[in-house]
Amino acid sequence: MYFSKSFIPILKNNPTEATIKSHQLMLRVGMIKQSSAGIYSWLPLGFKVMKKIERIVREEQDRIGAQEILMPTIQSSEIWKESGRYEDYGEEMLRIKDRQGREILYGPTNEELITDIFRSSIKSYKSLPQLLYHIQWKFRDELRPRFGIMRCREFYMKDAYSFDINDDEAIYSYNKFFLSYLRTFKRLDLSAIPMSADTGPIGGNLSHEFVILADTGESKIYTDKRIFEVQSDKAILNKENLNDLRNKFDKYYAVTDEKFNKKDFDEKVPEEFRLSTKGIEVGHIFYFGDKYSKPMNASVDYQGKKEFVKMGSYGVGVSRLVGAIIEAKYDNKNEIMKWPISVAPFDCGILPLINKNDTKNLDKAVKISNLLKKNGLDVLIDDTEENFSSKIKKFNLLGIPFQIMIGNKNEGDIFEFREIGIESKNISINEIVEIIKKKKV
Ligand code: 5CA
Repeated sequence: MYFSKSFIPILKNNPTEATIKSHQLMLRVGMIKQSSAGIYSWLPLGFKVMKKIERIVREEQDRIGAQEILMPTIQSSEIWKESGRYEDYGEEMLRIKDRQGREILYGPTNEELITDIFRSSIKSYKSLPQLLYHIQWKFRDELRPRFGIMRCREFYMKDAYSFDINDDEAIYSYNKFFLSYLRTFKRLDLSAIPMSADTGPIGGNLSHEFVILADTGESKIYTDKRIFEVQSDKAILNKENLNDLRNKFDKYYAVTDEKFNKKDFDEKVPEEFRLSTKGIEVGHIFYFGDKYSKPMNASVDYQGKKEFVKMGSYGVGVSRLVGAIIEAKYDNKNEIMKWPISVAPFDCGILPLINKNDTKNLDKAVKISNLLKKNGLDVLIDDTEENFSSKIKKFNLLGIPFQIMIGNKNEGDIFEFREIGIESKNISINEIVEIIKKKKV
């Protein structure tokens, strides 16, 4: 892709309407464009990153045996009346009337709809567990949408739902999602801590928020620093093993604001390990038993009896993650963004110095680009006539993890190569390909 032909509308300066760095950067490099309060269009650069995040989220759902479906954005009010949440949900729900005067709504979450889908098809306990998920736009009429796509009204969420025969099996399902979240955030190069959390309008009594530390986060958190050392690499999908994994995390005090109790904090956490700071909630999981299955009559036959299924729900803010990664990775002082290569909009930038009417460096850039493409890498060539320093400044903002410079003094197949934010070195193009490919796996 040539920069001159790309749709990457970069602004000269930071937009003044944005107060946090992810919002500033996303507007500055043209990842998103606001269409109205809390509602955004996703432009190519932002959309590419979000799609890559979505792919990782999907792979990690599939890996624990969850099955993907797609539910609509628009729901009927009937099912919400059945669960009793239609009135409770309040003004955050966007309520609409269709031409027949029927009450419909833009889904803020899908517990009711999935319960309705489940009850109409699954009749026997032998079909359990069922783990179903979808990735879809949600709408919540937030009172104060802010921080760009971090707290907006329309956002992209992965939401999953589990159905089991009893509490024990349901906790097993809960723990599978717990593990899949740890794996997902790790692949995004984020250190997300599972914290005991409040259940709010979703309900239930067991819940974890996955939070990444950031000064600009909206959640106040209190934790024992030792939780950062807990390893999850060796976990496997067996009941005992997952129980142990959960216990290893739950052993440490780690809570969000609503669950905070100063006495507990002081008693349970030795002073040197106490950390109270701010974070961004990127995922949230809930166990709520028969909160929806009972009023909505979702049951299965079990030993001659009708049993209401035990349910949990599991959310990841796919669009919010784009901003969260920026908050975690952007170096404000040096104005350098570095996308983890797993989600970077391009793998490598090629920056040829272009003098009027002399296409020598651009020709070299195209050749290198072809070689990188053959190796499965995604490349952006800066074919503008800007000087090196403004090209580098621009690419530092774009956050593409690798840069190849092509100047007038270039000899043979040796090029100036840089991993963003690190000193450059002169190495052969073959070495460059190897370095990038190695990082990509
Ligand atoms: N049904 C449950 C789990 S599937 C649920 O809706 N949970 S939630 O309310 O916690 O939302 C899940 C995730 O969506 C959150 O962890 C957060 O990352 C993201 N999210 C929630 N509200 C917003 C918002 N206004 N803007 C951007 N992302 C949001």
